[in-house]
Amino acid sequence: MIELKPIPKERAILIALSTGEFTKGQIEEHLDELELLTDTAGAETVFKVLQEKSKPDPAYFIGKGKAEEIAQLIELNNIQLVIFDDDLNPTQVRNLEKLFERKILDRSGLILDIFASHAKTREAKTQIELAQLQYLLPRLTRAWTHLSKQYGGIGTKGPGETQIETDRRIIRARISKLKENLKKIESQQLTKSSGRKDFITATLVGYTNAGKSTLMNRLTNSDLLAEDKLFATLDSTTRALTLAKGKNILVSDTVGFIRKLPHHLVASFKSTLNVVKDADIILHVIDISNEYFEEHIKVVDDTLEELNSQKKTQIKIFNKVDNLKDKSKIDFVTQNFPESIIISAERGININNLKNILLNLYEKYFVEEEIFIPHEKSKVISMIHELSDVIQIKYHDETTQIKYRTSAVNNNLIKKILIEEKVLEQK
Ligand SMILES: Nc1nc2c(ncn2[C@@H]2O[C@H](COP(=O)(O)OP(=O)(O)OP(=O)(O)O)[C@@H](O)[C@H]2O)c(=O)[nH]1
Ligand SMILES: [Mg+2]
Repeated sequence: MIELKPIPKERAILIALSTGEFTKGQIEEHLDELELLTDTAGAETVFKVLQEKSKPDPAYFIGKGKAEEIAQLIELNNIQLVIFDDDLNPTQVRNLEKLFERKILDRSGLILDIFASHAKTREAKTQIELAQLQYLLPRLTRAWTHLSKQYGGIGTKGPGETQIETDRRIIRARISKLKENLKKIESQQLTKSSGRKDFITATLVGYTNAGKSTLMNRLTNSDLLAEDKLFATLDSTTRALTLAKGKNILVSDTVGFIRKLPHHLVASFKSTLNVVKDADIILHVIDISNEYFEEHIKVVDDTLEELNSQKKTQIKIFNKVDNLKDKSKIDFVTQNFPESIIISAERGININNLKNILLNLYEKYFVEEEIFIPHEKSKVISMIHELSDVIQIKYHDETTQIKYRTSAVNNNLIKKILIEEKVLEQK
């Protein structure tokens, strides 16, 4: 019998720089979040360091003196991994690596690493490999590849060592190939989703771990993976939700956002994030029990802006109310966020009210009309079929009576054509 020993976790030190842009409390929260990311990536946080400095040191980021202090701490405490909350430039990485003789990661690198180990579908794997290679390209120094070979573990998953060793030319070729593959995947999805134009679509967005998948499961009786981990979801899933008899919308769950989401990642997750761009309604899920939920809202709104989706109808869904200790937050939210609802996806609190809000939106989007069309104008009937769901047709001596349901936009189009065809009179 072989006894399986657990692989010891890599020990990490986390470092953040405070330049006055954020309060100390906020930076501590950023460090806590970085610790959660580190944990999700499978390493153990041993120290968290907050260094105050008016601006980053160009050579050592935190300054040479502080860096030397940390080098000692690393040596004395058997630390293998140094993680910075901000992105470092290649020079800083090179200098710090020389000093620490340890693997150095920044927040982007860590997030990319988590994405790489969570990616399951071909699409997600292609997207993440693309983002990793783009991240790696400017950082491809001799020291980096040397160290990654030497230490392995976190920060070296994904593209694999052989590719890291290869030169930029090969990486660039691989990047083009991945982009091509993504285009193919995207065009396949376009054909898949083209049948959905008759439905209203609502997409769950939110900070990672806010409870999007839990809410999706609650609303649509699904069984998607929901866990207390950052970036549990990396793909988009769409399910139908019946709001009332014959009134269905499509709900999509997708990847969560986080502050300083690497730009390459947003760009290469374009096809996954199309569910956000294509949505009629944005369901913005917020963890009300997180002390810093307002900062999370801002990050999500900024990311929505990057996706050109900030102007869509948005409902803010404040989740995890069951976990809320400071009950005064409830008043704060009701007063400051008028288009919002407070729920618990896990306990099922207030879910029916959420469904009613969605039903109201549905009614706003979808209208039912009944019109009479003279037989000589029969060609407009096929146009109505194209632009709506015909619910009922009755034939009379001189007219055809049609009852249809369609979106407000399509209804305007139908009305316009009916006026042009003189079936209706201009008002
Ligand atoms: N107490 C409480 N916990 C919740 C609630 N909703 C979700 N959770 C928990 O929060 C954690 C994250 O939930 P998920 O649904 O995976 O969150 P997500 O937004 O999909 O996260 P990612 O996909 O990782 O971005 C899980 O451990 C859930 O059990 C809630 O209403 N109350
Ligand atoms: Mg999820």
